[in-house]
Amino acid sequence: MKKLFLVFAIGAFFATACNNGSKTEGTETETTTTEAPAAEADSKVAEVVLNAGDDMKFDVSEIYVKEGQTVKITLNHTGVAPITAMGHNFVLLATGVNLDNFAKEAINAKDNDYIPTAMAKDVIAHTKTIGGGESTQVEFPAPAKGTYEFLCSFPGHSAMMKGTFIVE
Ligand SMILES: [Cu+2]
Repeated sequence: MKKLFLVFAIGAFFATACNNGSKTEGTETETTTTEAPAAEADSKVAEVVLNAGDDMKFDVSEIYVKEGQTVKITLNHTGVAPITAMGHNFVLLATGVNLDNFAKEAINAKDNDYIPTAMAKDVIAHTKTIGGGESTQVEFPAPAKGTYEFLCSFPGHSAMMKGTFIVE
């Protein structure tokens, strides 16, 4: 939970930093009112933001959610490289699926967002593949308590772009 909280803390820091330039009482009030419903929804929805740029890295290596939550993943491609050279996606694998084997099969699945059709059952959730400057989202119910693996299945990326998804 700590890591995820840190992500929110950093996000809040940047939001604060951005607001400094044009800080008015109006925006402060607005911020306060929008925070309340977000906190209330927090127990039902786990919002996770992943950033990945042209350096071929996710900025998060561990994602913590709770059983019963709806997981909302936002993947931002913060780079400029086109999808053909530096595509990114988020793929959450089911328990027992070998990540390296999946990544190998994914190389041949360009036309299906690098999700091998024959291994669709091995995927709990995935985003589409995006290029520089794009964002994408996927929403799904958290799987049963346990530890799962996620990766970017764009060819050659999973060695760097993978992490652990923990349902508590
Ligand atoms: Cu990637």
